[in-house]
Amino acid sequence: MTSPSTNITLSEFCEVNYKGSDSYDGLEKVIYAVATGAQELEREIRNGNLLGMLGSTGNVNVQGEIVQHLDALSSDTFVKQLKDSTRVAMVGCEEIEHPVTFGDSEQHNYIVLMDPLDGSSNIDVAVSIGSIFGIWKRKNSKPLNPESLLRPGVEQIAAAYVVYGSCTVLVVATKGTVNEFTMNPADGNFYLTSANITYPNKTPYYSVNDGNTAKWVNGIVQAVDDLREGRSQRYIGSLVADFHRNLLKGGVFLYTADTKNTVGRLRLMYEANPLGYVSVQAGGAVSDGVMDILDIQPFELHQRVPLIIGDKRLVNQIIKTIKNS
Ligand code: AHM
Ligand code: MG
Repeated sequence: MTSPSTNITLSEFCEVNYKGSDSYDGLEKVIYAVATGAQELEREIRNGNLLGMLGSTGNVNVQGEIVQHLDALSSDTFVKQLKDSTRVAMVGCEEIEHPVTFGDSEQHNYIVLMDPLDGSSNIDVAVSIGSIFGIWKRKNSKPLNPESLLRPGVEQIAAAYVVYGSCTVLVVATKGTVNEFTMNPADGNFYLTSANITYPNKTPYYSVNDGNTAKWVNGIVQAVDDLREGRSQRYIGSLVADFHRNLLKGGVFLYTADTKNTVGRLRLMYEANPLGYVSVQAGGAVSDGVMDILDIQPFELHQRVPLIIGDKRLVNQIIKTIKNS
């Protein structure tokens, strides 16, 4: 087994950057909860096929989608870890219809919105999947209720995601900085592998489901035609993995509204907002085609949104084409 290229563990990083800081008081515990959940889930994902843990539960979630065993397991895993962190007051989750409240003491000072298993259609076929987390400071002055979650993405103070791919990575963003940690399979720990990530200058990739071409509206056919010039199409079908590749290699992802998904397909609160926050901290952008997604005032936990995310120049180019259509 080779040793990690860096000796900085996630715990050491969190101790130095968050512990005892006024802005991020207790954030390290929330990040450890995400990392511990990811370690547990990683084992289940790698062994799922052998243990007969793949396939569907036979249930349908609040989105009307078939629930896979790993969807349910990932939701339970992260709910437990975040509860045990003792710092999370409330969680909103793709797999759970209503928010879950853990506690309202003073130390329960965070709210987390999560998609515990992104890319469900790729679970059974050995393709990259992930988990996504948006992290808000709780407003202590107000009593906790389901509306406590309905705040614009710009108020996030951190976001994180995990990609279970050819290796397992955890990316954590706070104001102005995005850092990637890679799990060492030998000890299960995460080690810092890329610090202060920003989008590269080049933009070799665009990601879109072009099976939707006949349904596109508002200039998207033209916008995608423009993206094709000099770029390769890469589309995994797991948003978090497509996003991660475009962040590291350069490019843009879009899943806009169409004649079938009239308000968009992806979820505002636990897909677009957290990844949008990461994108902006890395010098990129996130838009619904009209406005910055992080400025949207949400009205519902599970609402959907058109999503254009990635390199700022490409996001702006697509917005311009939509505007002129
Ligand atoms: P989910 O697996 O959490 O339900 O997320 C939805 C997924 C995204 O990961 C991905 O980008 C998109 O749905 C793919 O949709 P489609 O199959 O229509 O291309
Ligand atoms: Mg998802």
